[in-house]
Amino acid sequence: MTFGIEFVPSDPVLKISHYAKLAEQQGFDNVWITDHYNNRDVYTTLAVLAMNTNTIKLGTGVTNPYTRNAAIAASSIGAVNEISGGRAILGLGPGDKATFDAMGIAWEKPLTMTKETIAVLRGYFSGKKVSQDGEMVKVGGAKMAFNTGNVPIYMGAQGPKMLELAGEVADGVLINASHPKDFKVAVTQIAAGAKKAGRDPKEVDVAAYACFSIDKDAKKAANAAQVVVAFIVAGSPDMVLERHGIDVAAKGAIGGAIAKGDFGALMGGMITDDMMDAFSICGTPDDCKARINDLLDIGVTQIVAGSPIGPNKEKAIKLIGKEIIGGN
Ligand code: F42
Repeated sequence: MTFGIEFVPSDPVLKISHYAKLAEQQGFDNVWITDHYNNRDVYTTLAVLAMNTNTIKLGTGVTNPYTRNAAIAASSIGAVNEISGGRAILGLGPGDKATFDAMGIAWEKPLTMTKETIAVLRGYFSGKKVSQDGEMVKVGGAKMAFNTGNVPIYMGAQGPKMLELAGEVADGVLINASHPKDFKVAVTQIAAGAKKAGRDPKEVDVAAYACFSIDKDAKKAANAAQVVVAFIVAGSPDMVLERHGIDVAAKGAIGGAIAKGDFGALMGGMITDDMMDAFSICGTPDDCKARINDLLDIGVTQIVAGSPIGPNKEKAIKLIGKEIIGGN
């Protein structure tokens, strides 16, 4: 098992750099930085992290093929790979329609766009001159003018077709989920894709990109994760809620409370224990370890501690290092 951590650059870059260094000291293997247009730039953040860390791998978690042309993404991550001594990973996912509508960018054919972008990225990373006449990505003989290195490509994916594609073409897959039931389904879909492409499914690093909250006090850990779980429930497909026995009608009510900014209602009982169990790895170190072991049994190979990590980030990073990474 490897252990990753996610940071959202809604925090200042230097603060994230401090946390990333701490995570490296605590034995984490990967740091993943999210990419949203309204936060600090992902590659700038990774460049600072590259200068302030020595061993931890540095990934976009995840960037998208719409705001950054594949050649620009290759140039950016190649530079991060160079300054970090080969520690860069490119995490790529198509993002969501609402975000691109707000930016005035057409969000079309997300699966095709991801697939065709990965194909050209592989070309850039191997130093080849790239030509492709795809449905979404057309390239007419572009080539990197420096050695980017062969940067691993991970996909952000949840849907069946995306997971199958990850099995076919990606080095790893970052799955926004926390429960073995979801991974049981996902691992089967990834394996189907790998089989189609003649690959061993074990070649694909399966990461649980989870809502994670750890504290010695289970109640404090749960309180810190509740709002994140609320957003996950509001954005989950009905099929996923049904898989966990969660009332689909609750989704609308929670979405409504989020839209109104009514966090009192959200924290006052709308988020049930079943929702917390389905959509987070949460509680004391022993609680978290038990869930992690269940995930590893299903075929997860990387645990990523995502937001909120814990009620106190620094304490949580140290607790994971001492009780989970060190304890394994
Ligand atoms: N998104 C961000 O914008 N920023 C982030 O930092 C970020 C982090 C992140 C981390 C982990 C993770 O798992 C996801 C993350 N995301 C982030 C979201 C990510 O970018 C993707 O939006 C998300 O993972 C994709 O969700 P999904 O796997 O459900 O895929 C969607 C697009 C979907 O609908 N998939 C369908 C499926 O079955 O998998 C396939 C749809 C399909 O086949 N479409 C056809 C096509 O060609 O695209 C077109 C069909 C038609 O009718 O035209």
